[in-house]
Parts: sequence; structure tokens; C-alpha cells
Amino acid sequence: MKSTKKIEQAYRLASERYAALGVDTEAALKKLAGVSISIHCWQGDDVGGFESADMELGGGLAVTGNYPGKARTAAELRADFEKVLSLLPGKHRFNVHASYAEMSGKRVDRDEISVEQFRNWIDWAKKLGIGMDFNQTYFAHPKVDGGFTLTHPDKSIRTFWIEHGIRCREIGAAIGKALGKTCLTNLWIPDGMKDTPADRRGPRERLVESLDAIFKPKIDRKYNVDSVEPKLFGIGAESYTPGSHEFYLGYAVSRGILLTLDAGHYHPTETIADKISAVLCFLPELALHVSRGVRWDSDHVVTLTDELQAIAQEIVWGGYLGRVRIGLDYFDASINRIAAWVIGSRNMIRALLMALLTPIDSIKAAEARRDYTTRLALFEETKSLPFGAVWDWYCLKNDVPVGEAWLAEVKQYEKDVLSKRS
Ligand code: RNT
Ligand code: ZN
Repeated sequence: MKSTKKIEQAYRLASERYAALGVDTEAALKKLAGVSISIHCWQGDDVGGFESADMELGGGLAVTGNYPGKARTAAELRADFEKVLSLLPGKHRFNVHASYAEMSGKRVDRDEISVEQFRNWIDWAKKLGIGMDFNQTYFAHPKVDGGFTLTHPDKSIRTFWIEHGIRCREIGAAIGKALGKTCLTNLWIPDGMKDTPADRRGPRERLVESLDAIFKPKIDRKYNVDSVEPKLFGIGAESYTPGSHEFYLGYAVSRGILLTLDAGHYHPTETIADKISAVLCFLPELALHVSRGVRWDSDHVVTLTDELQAIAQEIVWGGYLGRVRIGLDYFDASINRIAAWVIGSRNMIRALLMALLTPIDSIKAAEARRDYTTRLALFEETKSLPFGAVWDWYCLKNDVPVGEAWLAEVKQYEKDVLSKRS
């Protein structure tokens, strides 16, 4: 355990080093404190949800691993997430899927859910003083017929899912209103084809129609904002996805709603970092699902990769912190789930801090005078600046464990709580 005094000393030295390069560490930390990451509920229970125990996940989503201790109830998931929050510097949000409805005796189907099934979530978030985000759930349900939801050829199936879409927007608005923090309701559907389709046009035109019906009811944007999430392919949808990038980009821009860029949804060498400034030329706000695909959309725990740093850099250096709703999306059941949550979340925050501590004004000035030599030299030298000392200080100041000390807390929680779950 590092002593408080040493952490402070290291911070002071680091701060001087940064100041010499024109970077104000205090200002950086202040900015960082204002960023709330929307942390996904589904890391805590392998995207299980609490509607029914026997429904297969489907929709091309696959969680591997059977590490013991998964949350079996909403109450357990809430307790686990409180543990996570206690290990993260800053104030963050919780992102809930519709399948996390709590039925309390009276089962209602997805086309009939309402804020009633989410009261416990809202009360809990209110108690913690955190914001919440929401998602329609278009998977793990018998009406995901043949893998189709909003593009299904049968009108009655489409109608069911349209109703679900509207219900969720209403729930999103109720959440936003109750918590006094705008809720983002994100729509993703699994629809796609394993093999080459004969008709690419039909499903897309049906999807436009379905989406228009979902977004027709006017909802105060103070309470809820809507977003659509593209994907190029998935397991079992290798050849065609109606809700592709171009499809939803066009849809979001023409309808004035948000777009959600998921880092795992594109071709392996295609990153979402470069898309941020392009999309923000045409949309007021953007949502992200920061994830880590390994060979495919595998949703591995977010690590501090070049890609993660590039995403954070684009947000920070582009001046987009107020226009990008940063969310996480991954699920790993092969390691302690709380640790998975903490590692990915801390990495996201860390990547933002690294971007905030870059002497970007000098680098941009070099670029403007076409001094690309200086640009490259400064980019590379920045990589060995004493970032870690600033991060440790930030954790200390926020009363959360410094360095790897959080792990001991997770291990203790595993011993006291998780290991007692069967
Ligand atoms: C699936 C999408 C989607 C889901 C969550 C559970 O490929 O990324 O966002 O991961 O809604
Ligand atoms: Zn996603």
C-alpha cells in the first residue's frame, strides 16, 4: 500500500512536469470529474436479465465462462454494482436493459412493460444519486422469430416489437423525469441473415417503417433521448444486417436522433474513433458502446488499448465531451464479474485522463504550421509522461483504492458474498 504522502509527492512532481508542457493537471482532473460513464448492467449477470430463467440469449450474443457468483436477482445485481461504484473515481450512470424488469408476481410481456417494473431500479438510482440509461431488449424472447424482430415479414410480430419500442421510450422518459437526468434509450436489433439474402431491400424498408412508428410518439427530450445502434454482422448474421452503419446513420441524421457506435460492430481494422468527428458534423450528440472485439464482436473486457486511447483522444481533443454519451458494452463470465466491470470502467476513465493530459495545443499548433516532425515527436514523448501519478492522485482524492488495491476489495467481496451464491 502506497502512503498517501508519497502519492501526493509523486503527483506534485508530475504536475510540474506537465505544467512545463503547458498542461494543467488540476484543470484536467476537474474536467474528468464531470464525465459520467454509462456502465452496463449486463456485465453482472451474463446478459441474463430477470424475466425468465429458461430463455436462451440468442440474437448473436454469446457469453462464455461460468465463473461462480453471478448475480441471480436484481437485488444482488444492485449490491454488486454498488461495490463496483465504490471502486471507481467519479460519478457514473447505470445502463439497464428492458429484460431486467422486475415482475413482482405479475408477469407482463415486453409490449406491456411500464415504469412499474423498473421502480426498484429507479428508487435505488435515486438513493445513490446516479443517472440511468435504458435499452429495448430485442433478444431472449420467443417472438424473436427466426432471428427477426422489427424487420419481420409478419406484421403482427413487427407490431409487438414496435409496441415494445414505444414502451421502452416511455420508461426512459419516466426514468429521466424521476432522476432529473436525461435518460438515453438505445435500440439495437439482432435481425440478420446467415447467408446471402435475395432481398436486401424489403427488410430495410420494413425497418424504416417500424422505427418511424416507434419514434412517432413525442417524448420530451429533457427526459429521454433515443439512439439507434448499427452493426455490420454477427454470429448467425454473417451475410446481411438490415440495421447496418449506413442504414442507421441515414436514419439518425434524417430523424434527428442519436447514433450509437459500438467498438465491436465493425470490420476488424475499422475503428470507431475516426467516426466520431464525422458523425458529429451532422448530429448534435452521439452515444458510444465502448467494447473490445477479439477477432469478432466478442465483447471482451475493455483494456487500455491503442483503440481505446484513440476513442478517448477523439472525444477530448475534438472538444466533444459534452456531446458524446460514453457507455460500455462487454460481458465476460470467465473471470470475477465485478472485477471485469471495474477493469473496463477504470480503463475508460484512465484513457480519458490520458487524453486530457496530452499537450494537445502544442501538437495542434505544430500540425497547423505543417511541422509534422514536432507533431510525431510530441505524440511519442507524451507516452512516457508521468500519467500514473496523476491517476493515483485522482483515485486517492476520490476516496477509491489506488492502483491494484481495488483487487483485494473485490476478492474480499467474493469471499464474503459471491462465493455464497450457488
Ligand atoms: C449487440 C449490441 C448490443 C448488446 C446489448 C446487450 O451486438 O452491442 O448493444 O450488446 O444491448
Ligand atoms: Zn452494443
